[in-house]
Amino acid sequence: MRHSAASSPSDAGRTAFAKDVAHSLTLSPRQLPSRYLYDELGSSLFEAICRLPWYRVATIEQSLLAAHAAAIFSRLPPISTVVELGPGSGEKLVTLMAARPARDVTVHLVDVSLAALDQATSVLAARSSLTVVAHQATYEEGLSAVGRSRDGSGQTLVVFLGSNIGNFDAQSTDAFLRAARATLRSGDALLVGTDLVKPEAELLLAYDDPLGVTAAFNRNLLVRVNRELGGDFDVNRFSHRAVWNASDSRVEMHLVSQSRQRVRVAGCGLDITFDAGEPIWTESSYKYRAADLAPMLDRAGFDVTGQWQDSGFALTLGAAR
Ligand code: AVI
Repeated sequence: MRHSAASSPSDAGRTAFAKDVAHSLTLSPRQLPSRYLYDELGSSLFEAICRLPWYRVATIEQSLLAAHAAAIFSRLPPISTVVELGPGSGEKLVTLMAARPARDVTVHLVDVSLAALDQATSVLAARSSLTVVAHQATYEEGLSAVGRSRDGSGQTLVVFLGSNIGNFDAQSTDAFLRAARATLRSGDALLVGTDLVKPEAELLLAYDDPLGVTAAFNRNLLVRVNRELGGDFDVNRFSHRAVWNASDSRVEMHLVSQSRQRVRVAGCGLDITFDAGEPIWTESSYKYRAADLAPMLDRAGFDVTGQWQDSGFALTLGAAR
């Protein structure tokens, strides 16, 4: 097992955060980009969410991978490189890779969060004998770095699990899948995990759990703005709200101002007055119908070669044309 930071984020990380916050908090409705939910505490809270009985994405996906990993590999050409985008705890990849045919495979983990990368690399170190290269980078930067370092032998499998794709809107999903395809060669493959549309009550429990873990995950975004950008958000005066937007097929998370209040974020020169009840939209989590996946992958240049479903979750395998 080898750990190395093969690529790191631009040192403009904090400047980009300030710029994104300045822009998104002045939109109407006000927003904060969901990618900033994952600082060290946010990543730990997300891991806790994945253990909640009401958020079943992680457990169902894990059992689908355990049940079908061998079938997935049986539909792939010989793979020498696996790239996982947003590896989370690393457990899913351990389960998938346990069924790989015997041959040398290098695993590349790509995430902007160093905390998440560290956790995934330690889990893979402890539970597999794989060579691991960690890229602290955006998905596109990581995929390009892997593409550039590629030698001639074997094909690449890109793994994008946990319904992470659901945090992109339709336009960004298409753009992202096309960009991913552009870093691949014909015969390479993509395995995507997606949460499916299910009854509203079930979706709302998953995103507004009785233990308040998802609420803490959401509100931690304000803690992060305070710490990293000199904000003075009174976190107690913003409450967590999850809504199912059926027409756009997404669960939205919001932080709702409990009263009229003024907030300053010195690091980006913002001075905002929130009305009572005014929301900040912090995340969209799109839910799919299984039949949506083939056209979505097709538009980006992948042919679906397998799909496995259980309890409102799907794994879909595509081959790059
Ligand atoms: C990481 N992502 C796929 C999760 C989701 O379901 O959208 C993040 C999350 N937000 C609230 N709970 C979990």
